[in-house]
Amino acid sequence: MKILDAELIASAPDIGMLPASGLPEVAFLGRSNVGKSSLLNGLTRRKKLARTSSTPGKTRDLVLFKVRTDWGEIGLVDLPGYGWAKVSRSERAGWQRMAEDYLAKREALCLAFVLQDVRRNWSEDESLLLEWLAEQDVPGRVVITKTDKLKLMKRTEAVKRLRKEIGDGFGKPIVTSSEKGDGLDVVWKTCFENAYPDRLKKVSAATAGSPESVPAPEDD
Ligand SMILES: Nc1nc2c(ncn2[C@@H]2O[C@H](COP(=O)(O)OP(=O)(O)OP(=O)(O)O)[C@@H](O)[C@H]2O)c(=O)[nH]1
Ligand SMILES: [Mg+2]
Repeated sequence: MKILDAELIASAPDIGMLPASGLPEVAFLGRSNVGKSSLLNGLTRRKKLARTSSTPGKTRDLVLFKVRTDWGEIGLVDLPGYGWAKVSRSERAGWQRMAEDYLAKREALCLAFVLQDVRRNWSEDESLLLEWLAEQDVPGRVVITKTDKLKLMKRTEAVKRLRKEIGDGFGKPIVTSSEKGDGLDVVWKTCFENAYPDRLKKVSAATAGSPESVPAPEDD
C-alpha cells in the first residue's frame, strides 16, 4: 500500500467543533503515553504529523487527519489518553466527555483501536472501554504497542500473557512497534476492512480468497 498524502484537517476540543471529514474514520484510544500519536505517525510514515512526547498528556484535543492511499481515503483520529495522574478531576471529566461524545455520536466512526503497552498489564479500564464501544456498536480491536522495547524472548512471553489477559472476545490483538514498523500492515488492513467492507469483499472475490489475500502495504 502506498501513502499518497496525509494532512491535518482539524484539532478541536469537542465534537461540535470538529468538521466532518466526509470519510470513514478510525479512532486511536488508550492510556496516556501508550503510543497513539506515534502509531499514527508510523502508519502515515510521517515523523511529525501527530505530536508525540515522552511526557504523558501531549494530545489534548480530538485531532483529525485525512490520509490518501492507493487503497482509498480514510480519516484517522488521535485522542487524548486517559489515566494520567497529573490532571485535575474536572479536567479528566472534560476529557472523558470529549472522547465519549466523539465515540458515541460520530456517524463516520467505523473502528476504534484500543492500545496497550506490551510492558504493562491489561487492566479493567481497557476491558470496560471495549465493552462500552461494543454497546455503541463501534467495533474495537486491541493494538499492542512498543514491542521493540523488549527482547524477543520477553516480548513473546509478554504478548502471550496479554492475549490470555485480554481473552478472545474482541479478536486477536495486533502486535506492533511504531518505531520499527512491525505490524503496521495489519493495522492498515484492519482499518480498510472496517472502512470499506464492500470494496474489500470485491477485492477478495477477485483474488478468490479471504481478506487475507489483500496485498500487504509496502514501504515507499
Ligand atoms: N521504542 C518505542 N517508543 C515508542 C513507540 N511508540 C511510542 N513510543 C514513545 O512513547 C512516548 C509516548 O508516545 P506518544 O505517541 O506521544 O503517546 P500517546 O499515547 O499519543 O500519549 P498522549 O498523547 O499523552 O495520550 C514517546 O516518547 C514515543 O517516542 C514504539 O513503538 N517504540
Ligand atoms: Mg498523543
